[in-house]
Amino acid sequence: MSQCTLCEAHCGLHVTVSGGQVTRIEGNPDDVLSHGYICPKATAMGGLHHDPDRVRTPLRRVGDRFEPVGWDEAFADIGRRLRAVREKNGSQALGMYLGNPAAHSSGAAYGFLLSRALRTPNFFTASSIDQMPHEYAAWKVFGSNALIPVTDIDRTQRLVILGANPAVSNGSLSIMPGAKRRIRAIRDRGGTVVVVDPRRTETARLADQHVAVRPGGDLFLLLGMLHVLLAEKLCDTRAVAEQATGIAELAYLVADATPEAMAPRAGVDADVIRTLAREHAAAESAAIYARIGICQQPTGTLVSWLVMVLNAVTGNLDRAGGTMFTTPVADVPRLAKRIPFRPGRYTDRSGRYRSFRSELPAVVMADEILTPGPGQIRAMITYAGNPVSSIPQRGRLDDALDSLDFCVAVDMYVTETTRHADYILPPVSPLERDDVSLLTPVFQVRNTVRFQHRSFDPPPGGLEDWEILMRLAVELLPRPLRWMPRPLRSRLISAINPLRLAALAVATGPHGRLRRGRRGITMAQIRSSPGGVDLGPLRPRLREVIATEDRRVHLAPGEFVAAARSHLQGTDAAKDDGYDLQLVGRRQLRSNNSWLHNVPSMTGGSNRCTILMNPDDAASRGLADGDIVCVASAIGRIEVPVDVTADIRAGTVAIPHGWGHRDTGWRHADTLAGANVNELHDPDLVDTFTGTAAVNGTWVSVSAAQ
Ligand SMILES: Nc1nc2c(c(=O)[nH]1)N[C@H]1C(S)=C(S)[C@@H](COP(=O)(O)OP(=O)(O)OC[C@H]3O[C@@H](n4cnc5c(=O)[nH]c(N)nc54)[C@H](O)[C@@H]3O)O[C@H]1N2
Ligand SMILES: Nc1nc2c(c(=O)[nH]1)N[C@H]1C(S)=C(S)[C@@H](COP(=O)(O)OP(=O)(O)OC[C@H]3O[C@@H](n4cnc5c(=O)[nH]c(N)nc54)[C@H](O)[C@@H]3O)O[C@H]1N2
Ligand code: SF4
Ligand SMILES: [Mo]
Repeated sequence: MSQCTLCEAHCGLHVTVSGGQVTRIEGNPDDVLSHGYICPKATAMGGLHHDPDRVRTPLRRVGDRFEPVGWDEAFADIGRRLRAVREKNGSQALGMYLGNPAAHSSGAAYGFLLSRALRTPNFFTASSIDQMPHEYAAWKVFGSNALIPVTDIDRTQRLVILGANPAVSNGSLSIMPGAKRRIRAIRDRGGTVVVVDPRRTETARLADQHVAVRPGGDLFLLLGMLHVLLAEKLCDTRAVAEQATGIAELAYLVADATPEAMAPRAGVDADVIRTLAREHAAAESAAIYARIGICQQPTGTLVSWLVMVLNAVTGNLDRAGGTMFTTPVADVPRLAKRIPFRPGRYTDRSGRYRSFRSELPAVVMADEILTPGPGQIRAMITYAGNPVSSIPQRGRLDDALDSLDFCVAVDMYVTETTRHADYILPPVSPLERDDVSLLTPVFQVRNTVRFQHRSFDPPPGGLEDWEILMRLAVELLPRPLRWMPRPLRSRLISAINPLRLAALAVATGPHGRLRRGRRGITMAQIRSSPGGVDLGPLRPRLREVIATEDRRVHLAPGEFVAAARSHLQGTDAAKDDGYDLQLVGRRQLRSNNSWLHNVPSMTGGSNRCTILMNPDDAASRGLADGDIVCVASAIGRIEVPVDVTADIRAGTVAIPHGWGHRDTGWRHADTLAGANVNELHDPDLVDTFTGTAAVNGTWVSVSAAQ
């Protein structure tokens, strides 16, 4: 019994192996969360495992080639060179990027440990092109960045999806494998589903209503809804009085934000705004679920905050069918409270960005490497990330990584990023590791946990991510500790292996033996449950977990109210510079960020890098379906084929990210057409509070390619 670790959904799998080959991958019908669902990507777990291009032994750069090297020799040399940089330039000269797949194994915890061992402010993660706005809003509203409410999709009577496409992504931060089935079930039980998205997405096709908001218009849509709720006295005053503070400040803020005033700025009719508000209040239970479409915006944190506000004031916070906090098997939110969390402790060198969660936004990474002076990064470790492809960086990160004194990548491929490394340290394949995910249950729409049994024994000498990361961390220890005899060092590292730590976290967690006595669950039980362990539906937990000092929900944090007010008082700048279309992102069912395109079955057909364009926009530019077009922004240009479709709002275009592979070790991916959309996105355009890259809404022009 295994699980797919390609995305957060972690669907349960049956992997059939015969003669050393994966012969079949199916969904596990007994899985307590995914119930047999898998998406087409699941079979890529086999493709990746057998991919001849996957790196299987450590590689060392020799000139412009890589050659195999032994682990011990690699770690010894890496240690020497990292310490040399630190001795010469200080620990600030060390940098690290932790990428998305880190969160899909126990490796993430060890990645964070390694980042602490580096003792550098120059730590970056994929969160700053992803969910940081939700975390910042949660910190202000609930007192902890880990307290992001989850959508109770399986019980809600009204689901409003804002900037997410779970029919393709299967949900993120409200993890809902088989999202299509769960969405259809809402309608089957008489509920309603609304999708707010500039594109009529795969999810919108399942909904009762599609609201084609203007990219970036959500802030005004939600302020208008809040106005209606307050003006028409539709709030659940009892719930608000019991849970929260700040309602008076909100009323003052939105006094003039009528649907009529908000409509042009949201790109949504006033009547629609008014009805959305009334129906949210009237529903037996309702939840607004917002995700990446609203995070990757200059207003990401504000929209994330208003989503929390609207759910709370309609009585849909901490109630079944609304949004709730999970009761995960390992109490990660509680542990998170214990970790010193000092936002704004330091800034990047330009002084523009304050740290959040002990990290700086990834958009400054290239500058921190290239700009000379004290604190300049001179050595980098990248772990499970491909920032050259994933981050807007004006094409500078390529040169930046080349200019380093030293670079190590913990990765199993030679990618746009790792090709610059001096060493590539590959972990075993996901099918070769036993694991138990403790992070994903924090955001699952039902409390569950499952064990990942490996399908293959690891190859001799193969290391898992956590072991590689710990061995790197040991190399950075002070001299007396580092010089411990090798057997002692190995014993020390294996003593803190993830399964052992997980057993401890389970025992001390809300469902564990230490809290629940003999009724509590154990790791042995989790390990032997073929479909995972079901720990029940979400339950009210606000009073138990809230982390604000006064233990109340803060509906109106001062800095958010002030920022929202200045948006209300401002006007949308007129565009007269020739860039007349707004570009948004789009995820594809058989793509996974930047790294699945080397599995041939995951490419071709509809899974191509194209630009979606409304027929009116195409006609006015004389473009026909399939034409190659030049897409230009103020900072870059790319060429891609155009896909003309009425599914996208006029004035908006959409391109997927993670394409355009060239000069990598991915022999198949390198042959595919496509371009890196991040060449169009300005790294200076960010969410104001967190520095999260605001890639959605970039102004572009589109014309026939010459
Ligand atoms: N324009 C635009 N850009 C985006 C987005 C967007 O919507 N639009 N989305 C953003 C989002 S949400 C995210 S999360 C980021 C993701 O961006 P990144 O953090 O860069 O992650 P990936 O692109 O998934 O790159 C994964 C890398 O990890 C390696 N890898 C895979 N599994 C493992 C493993 O188990 N161990 C190790 N050591 N390595 C592994 C792969 O080989 C690959 O090199 O992209 C972001 N970039
Ligand atoms: N198949 C597949 N699944 C994935 C991934 C993948 O690459 N492929 N990546 C995984 C990762 S790392 C993540 S973070 C999750 C993300 O999961 P989702 O958040 O569901 O991501 P998207 O499918 O990109 O959906 C974002 C939606 O926001 C819309 N949008 C853009 N701008 C705006 C706006 O201004 N307002 C509104 N209201 N909508 C807007 C876009 O049109 C798009 O439909 O998916 C995960 N699952
Ligand atoms: S949704 Fe697809 S990629 Fe994600 S875990 Fe499930 S099968 Fe894997
Ligand atoms: Mo993501």
